[in-house]
Amino acid sequence: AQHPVRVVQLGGLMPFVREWLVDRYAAPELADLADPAGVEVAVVGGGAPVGAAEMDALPDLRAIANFGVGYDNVDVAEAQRRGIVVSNTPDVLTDAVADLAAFLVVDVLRGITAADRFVRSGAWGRGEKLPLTRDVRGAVVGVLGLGRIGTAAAERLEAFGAEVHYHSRSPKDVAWTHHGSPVELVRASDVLVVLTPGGAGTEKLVDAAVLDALGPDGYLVNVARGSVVDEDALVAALEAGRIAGAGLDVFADEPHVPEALLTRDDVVLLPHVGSATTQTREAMGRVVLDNVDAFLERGALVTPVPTD
Ligand code: 8YV
Repeated sequence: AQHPVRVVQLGGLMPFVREWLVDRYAAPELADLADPAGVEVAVVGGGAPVGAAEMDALPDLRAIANFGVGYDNVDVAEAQRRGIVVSNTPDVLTDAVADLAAFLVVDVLRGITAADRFVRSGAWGRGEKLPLTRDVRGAVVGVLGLGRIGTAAAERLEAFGAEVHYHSRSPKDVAWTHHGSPVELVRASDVLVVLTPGGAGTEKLVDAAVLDALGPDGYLVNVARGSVVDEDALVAALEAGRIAGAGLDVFADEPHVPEALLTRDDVVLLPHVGSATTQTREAMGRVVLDNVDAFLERGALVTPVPTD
């Protein structure tokens, strides 16, 4: 008799993760699954949505192992109601994402990618002049969401001589300056760095009012989730010169980037590469596989997401 299928794959996963899941658990793609009975674990990549419909399609589902620290693609409340546990991949990507956050702060202040375009376009060779930029030292960086990645980004920016302020739901035991709201944070900040989770609780937290408070000399950096920023309000603020620029690794509707941003010199646009190094992605893949093994062998995940 054939072994029952206990694991399915859903969404974009790294080849070594796929191979491992096939070798060890003969795990098919959800789309190729002949019989959903007995499938206990769904391994989810690329932010593929997992809601009530996906859970209905897998009546014996007990665990969701998400490739990514963010799990706003998974309806965790619905999973909890059904007794399905969820894991993510914390810690292993903290340094890579914090690095990218710090690089984007440096880039928006120093105009690095714009300067690269200036060279490539021949403007330098023609004797044109680039405007002067702005020191990182002395800039006030406002970190929105001081979790693991926010803290690591703040430490990096402090090493550059920036002054760190932050807003999170409750003040943390840190020496940095806490503000009670996003608007108060950006009033004090030269650069706002978004490092909150995504999901309903943070949807459009950075809205027109926050952007206006950031002001015409202020920059936005987002390496968290596009949903946290009101993207239409961001485009409008940039077009009106109500903020100075932005560095964005994430967008509201990836891989769609608002047309209006593509030709602007005051924005840095990246294709969601915060964790995209060989070392970090391999480490994330290993955490996913550890969760699958632990769940199937002992009934417990290694890195369950927090539940309230
Ligand atoms: C992934 C991410 O690329 O970890 C996250 O939350 O956004 C990225 O590391 C994303 O989850 C898609 O797999």
